[in-house]
Amino acid sequence: MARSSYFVLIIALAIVACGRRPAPTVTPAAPIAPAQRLVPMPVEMALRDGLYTFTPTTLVAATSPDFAFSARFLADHIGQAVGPDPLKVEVTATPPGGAITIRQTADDAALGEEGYVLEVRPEGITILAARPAGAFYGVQTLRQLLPPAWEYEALRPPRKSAPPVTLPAMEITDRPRFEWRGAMLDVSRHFLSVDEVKRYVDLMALHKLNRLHLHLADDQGWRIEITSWPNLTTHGGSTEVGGGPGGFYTQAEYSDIVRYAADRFITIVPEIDMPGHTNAALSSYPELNCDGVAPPLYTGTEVGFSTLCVDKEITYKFIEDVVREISKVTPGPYFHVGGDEVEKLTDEQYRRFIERVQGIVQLQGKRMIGWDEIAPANLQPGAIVQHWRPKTTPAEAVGKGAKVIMSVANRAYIDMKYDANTPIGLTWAGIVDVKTSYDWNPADEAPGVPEAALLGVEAPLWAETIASIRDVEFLAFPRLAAIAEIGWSRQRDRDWDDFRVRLGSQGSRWVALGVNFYRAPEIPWR
Ligand code: TNX
Repeated sequence: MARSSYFVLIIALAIVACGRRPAPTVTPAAPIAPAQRLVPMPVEMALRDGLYTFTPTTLVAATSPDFAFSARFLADHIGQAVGPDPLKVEVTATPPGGAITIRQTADDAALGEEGYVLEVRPEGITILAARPAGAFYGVQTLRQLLPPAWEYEALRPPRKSAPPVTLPAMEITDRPRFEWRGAMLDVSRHFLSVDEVKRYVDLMALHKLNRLHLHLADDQGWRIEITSWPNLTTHGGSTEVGGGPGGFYTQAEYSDIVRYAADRFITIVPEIDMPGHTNAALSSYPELNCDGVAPPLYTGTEVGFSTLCVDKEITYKFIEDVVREISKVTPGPYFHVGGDEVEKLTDEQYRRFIERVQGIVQLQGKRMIGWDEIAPANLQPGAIVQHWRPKTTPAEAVGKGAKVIMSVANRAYIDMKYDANTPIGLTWAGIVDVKTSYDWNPADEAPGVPEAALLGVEAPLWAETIASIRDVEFLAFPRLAAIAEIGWSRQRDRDWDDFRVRLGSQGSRWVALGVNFYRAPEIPWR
């Protein structure tokens, strides 16, 4: 063949190839093995012989009223997925055969506050727990074993001809590594509505997180009503980064969040950042400024420029009022006082301030938490340091008996970008891809901070670049699930290659829940 004919042939083949691309081969997805459906990974899991079959008349029973919320949660979740009517819930000491039973056990030494046993047998499903939180986590594990499509709100009863829904028999025994498995939302830089915060609570619960730290005040906005200082919200809450309208929670709205979270075994941890990060307060009340002049509201993203006037008595009256009012509507035992990035005070002024504030917090019966800058202060037993600055260590505070929450920025800051092209997020602590957020041990992160000094882990989400819950979800998922597993699962059981696969199987559940998660290319999503 002449060269020109070859050329024509190749062009012709190329046209055919482009015009009629072969249909993609659709291999039916292999069922996902139960062990691959779970994040976080449980302590022990063994498959048994046989199957449990859900029927339209399956009953969800709780042996104690304390477990009724979890029973209801499960029944609502299953909804009409197996029959024409939602499953019935009953509180009874003697559940019938075939039921899904949430049973209280006296064996609390083994299971503790948060542990559970999940037994799936052909004759029935049992969740054993000593305490209500354990029952709830057993339900979350069962939920992750059930079809992701059951998360859809538009679920309809199956067709008559559909095969019955079954679950392989198995036994899971589980309890967390750490008591503190936290997430933080910065509602100051950009405000989030009550419903948006509840949405985050729902997503946290799915992965067994149990502390929601709300960063309620910063330079750009004061977000919680203080009745004795009303201008904090009417003026200080009226804007946010970029100049948007901001917003704030009334104490009733805050209490609504607290209750909603508590039902899902999540403790709200309020933070009022001080003495720095206080421009919104300083702008609302001139008397809090050393020169008596209120600065304008601030909508930029610089840090370190503001401070309360630590030499004025009115400052401490202000703090007492704020700590008292917030403590009154906060049933949890913690009060976070911030304490980070103060550039306008001497070390001595700063230490004295923190020590005085510590007394105010203790007077309200709360445990003080502060960012790791508070470590050099004379901390009282029970104080908690949140470690965030890489290459520093709060060992000094640990020596004085403080406990540590590990939030080191180059691992746990989920406001960092995933890669250079991530459309939102910051980069000052580095690029935090999914592996970076997962593949570390909190007990190895800071010299002089051994496992015994750790309360747990927390993933802060700073909101300079976050304008909505959709943005929150994009930065939080999948990395929040990585932090959740670090907080729950034993270090020796955790392995990146195994986690990648289990994380990939969360994708379809998050799709069903409408989560705007980042499809990280290194994860085998399915
Ligand atoms: C540092 S972390 C801050 C915040 C910023 C954050 C941005 C910390 C205790 N202070 O004020 O929002 O970096 O990543």
